[in-house]
Amino acid sequence: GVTKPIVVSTWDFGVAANKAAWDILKAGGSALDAVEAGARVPEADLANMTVGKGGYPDRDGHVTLDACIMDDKGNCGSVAALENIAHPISVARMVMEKTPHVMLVGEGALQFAIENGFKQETLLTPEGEKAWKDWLKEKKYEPVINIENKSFTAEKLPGNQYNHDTIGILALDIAGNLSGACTTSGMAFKMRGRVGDSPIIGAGLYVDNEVGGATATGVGEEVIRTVGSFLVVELMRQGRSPQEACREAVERLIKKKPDTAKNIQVGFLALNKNGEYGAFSLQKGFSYAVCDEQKQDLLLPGASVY
Ligand code: SD4
Repeated sequence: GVTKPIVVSTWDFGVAANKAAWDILKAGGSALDAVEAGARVPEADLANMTVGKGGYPDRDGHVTLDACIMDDKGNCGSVAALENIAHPISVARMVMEKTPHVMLVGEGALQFAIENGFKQETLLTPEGEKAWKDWLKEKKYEPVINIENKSFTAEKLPGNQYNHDTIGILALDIAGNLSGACTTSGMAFKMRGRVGDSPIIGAGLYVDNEVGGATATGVGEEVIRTVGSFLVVELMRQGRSPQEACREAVERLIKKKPDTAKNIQVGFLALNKNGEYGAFSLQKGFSYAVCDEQKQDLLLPGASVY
C-alpha cells in the first residue's frame, strides 16, 4: 500500500525541525532530504546551545561539532570534532555521497568542507563564551540532565540560558523509505577531542530500511558503550514495538552501569517501517516531536525509568 510519511525528532526543538522536514515529505521528497533539512534548523539556531552555531564549547573554548546521516540503502556519512562550519549534517551527507569513506574528523573534515564550498565562520557566540567563562571558575564537568529541555531546566538554571537541543531525526517518506540524521555540539565543556555517540553510526543513529530507525540523545559515553541505536533497531527486528525496544535499550544501559545511570540522562527515539514510533528515557524530561498528516508538530513526552 501507500506509505504515510512521518517524521519524528528529539526534544522540544524537534517541532521546528519536523516542520522543515515535513515540507519535503508532503511534497513527495525523500526521507534523506527531509532529515537533512530538519537537522539544519537547530544547527542554524543561535539560541540552541547544543547544536551547530551557538553550541557550547569544549573546556578550552572551541565549539566542535559531531553529526551523522544514514539513508535507506545503508549508506552513511559522518563528521566528528568539526570546527568553524555551521552545518555539519550537510558535510556528513557529502562525506556519504562524495567520498569512499564513512567518517572524517577534525582538520580533515574541515578541509573537506572548505573544498566543497562550505564557509568558515565563528561558532562561539557571546552567550556561549560567557557560559564557558562562568564554567571555568569551577571547572566541574557535570552534564546537566535535560539541558536540552527548557521546561525541565528553567528552575535549576538561571536566565533560561539553557534553551537548546541535540537533534536526532528520523523520517519515513511516501515511497516507504527510512532515513535518519543526528547533529550536536556534544556535551558542553567536554575535553578537547572528545567525541560522543552522535556521529557514531550504530550509537547515536542507526537506520535499517527493512526494520526501522533509532536515534539517541543524552550522555553519549553510555550510548556508545551499549551501541544504543543499533540495539534498538535489532530489538525492533525481533518484534519489539519502537517504545519497547527503546525501553529495553535503556534497561541494558542501567544494567551495565547502574550507578552512572541514576545521575545522567539518556533517551532513545525510534520509528519503524510501518510508521509506528516510540521513545524511552532514563530520567523524566525527555521530549520528542512527531509530525505527520494528522498531527503536525505535536509534542509527546517519552516514558522514563526514574
Ligand atoms: C553527546 N549525545 O555528545 C550527545 C549529547 C546530546 O542532547 O545528545 N545532548 O554525548
